[in-house]
Amino acid sequence: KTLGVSLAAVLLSCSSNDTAPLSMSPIIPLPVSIVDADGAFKIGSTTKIAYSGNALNEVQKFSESIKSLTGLGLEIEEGATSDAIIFAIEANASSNAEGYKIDINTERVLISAPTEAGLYWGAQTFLQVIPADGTDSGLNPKFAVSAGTIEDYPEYEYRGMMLDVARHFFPVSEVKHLIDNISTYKINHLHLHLSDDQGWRIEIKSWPLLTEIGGSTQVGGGAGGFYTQEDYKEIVRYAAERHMVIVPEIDMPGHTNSALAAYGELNPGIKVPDDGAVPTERTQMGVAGQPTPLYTGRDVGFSTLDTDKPVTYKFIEDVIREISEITPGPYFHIGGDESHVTAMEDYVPFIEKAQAIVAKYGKKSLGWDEVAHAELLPNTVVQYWAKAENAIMGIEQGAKVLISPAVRTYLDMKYDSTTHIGLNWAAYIELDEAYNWDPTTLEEEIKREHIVGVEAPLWTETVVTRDDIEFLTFPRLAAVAEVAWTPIEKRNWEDFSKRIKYHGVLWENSGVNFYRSPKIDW
Ligand code: TNX
Repeated sequence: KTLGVSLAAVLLSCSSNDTAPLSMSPIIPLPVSIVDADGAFKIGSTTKIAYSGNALNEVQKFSESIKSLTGLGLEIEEGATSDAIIFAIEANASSNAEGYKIDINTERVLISAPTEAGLYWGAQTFLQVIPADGTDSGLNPKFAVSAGTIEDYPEYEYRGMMLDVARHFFPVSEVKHLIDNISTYKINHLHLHLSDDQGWRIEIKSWPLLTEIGGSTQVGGGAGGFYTQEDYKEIVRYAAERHMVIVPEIDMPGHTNSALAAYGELNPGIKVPDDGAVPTERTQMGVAGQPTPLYTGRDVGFSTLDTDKPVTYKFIEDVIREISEITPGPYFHIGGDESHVTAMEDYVPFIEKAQAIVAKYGKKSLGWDEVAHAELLPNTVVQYWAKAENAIMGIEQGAKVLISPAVRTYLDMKYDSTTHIGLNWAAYIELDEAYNWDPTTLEEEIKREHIVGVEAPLWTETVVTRDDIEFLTFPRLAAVAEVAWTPIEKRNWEDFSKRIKYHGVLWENSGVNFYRSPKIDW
């Protein structure tokens, strides 16, 4: 009898009914709704991937992803209706352009969405429902997925990450690798910080020395590098295939030493401030009209374009035009942060002119929160990173806000005092601190309707390798992604801390480095 019972228990644990209910799936970001049903769908070598409507691109990407997850090379067959994972464009599958529905029964899986983007996010979700290892072993593994329905759509339309390629340069292949790893979490904007004191990273055909000289080094004195316009277009194309928008940033009027080193005519030289205080780091600025030396240290706030000279505006117009022409996304980021050596009476008109040029080339301006000191155009977006009062000043002018508070979202902050890379000027950010907050509760004046979304920036003063990028990005980006996608009422740290474990297995299996936070029982 004892034997009988234990045999039954073993049999039960091997049957498909043993798969955890769909609602227990480790999906990040957590979907808006999951309803369980009886039974399970088994994915095996005979399963087809089917589609209707304009979904072939999505189906092809999904077939590659499911192959690398399960080893199954499933056939694509347009009209299959059973033993199939079906992708369908359906106008009423969701009222949100990025929304989707997944319906799983014992016969088939149906992923439907009004757009290809919705299908892509649905595919990311479905891949996270599949157990990381097959339930049967042997030559014909089957992966059981519990029946039920998922309905999902994002809370915020802008879910972003920023990569600083100026302090350390990362080639196209590294950027693509990052795009792959973050799009799993439904990140749909990648902001590239393309210029800073230590490097100019994008080819500008009308000002070739920017990259030739300004791109020739980086923090620590290494060789630097830059993207040709063809490289940049390839990043844009690769991102777009994953429904991700590239947001180019040229930081100005500060953070511009690499441009001043290339073109001395942009350099105002040292001006002793009006209050007579002697500038310190500004000794780097040297003589007006002369190129500065290249800079490979980590200080900020010592450089500025000459805001008085017409050539400066010819320069920024050429740069904004050339980049806008190869940027299909709606935004051009003008930086505007930490311009500590630009007098406020020079800074404000400079930002206003830069915004007007961005508008002339058909883009909306994004700027770090300091830009709210200027008069903003109606469609400018203020990126709140440091000062809530700046964000609120922007809101009072009718601007929208992108939420990136350094104390929550800065991926370059150390996890704790022992973290081997990263900075700590804003905070130590453990995984729970990256998770347990909400954009709408930071400041009373910053309300839901003012917020376009959330972005997590990775500054790279201390970040040199792919391993470094991944160590600081994962698992925190998964937390920020859930803040941006999942409504606050649905989010819960305890639950997240269980779901994230599966992602640790996925990262390990695919060779992605990540921080084994002691807050998680990996
Ligand atoms: C502040 S955040 C900066 C960057 C630095 C970063 C380091 C912001 C708009 N400016 O220039 O890289 O701190 O955490």
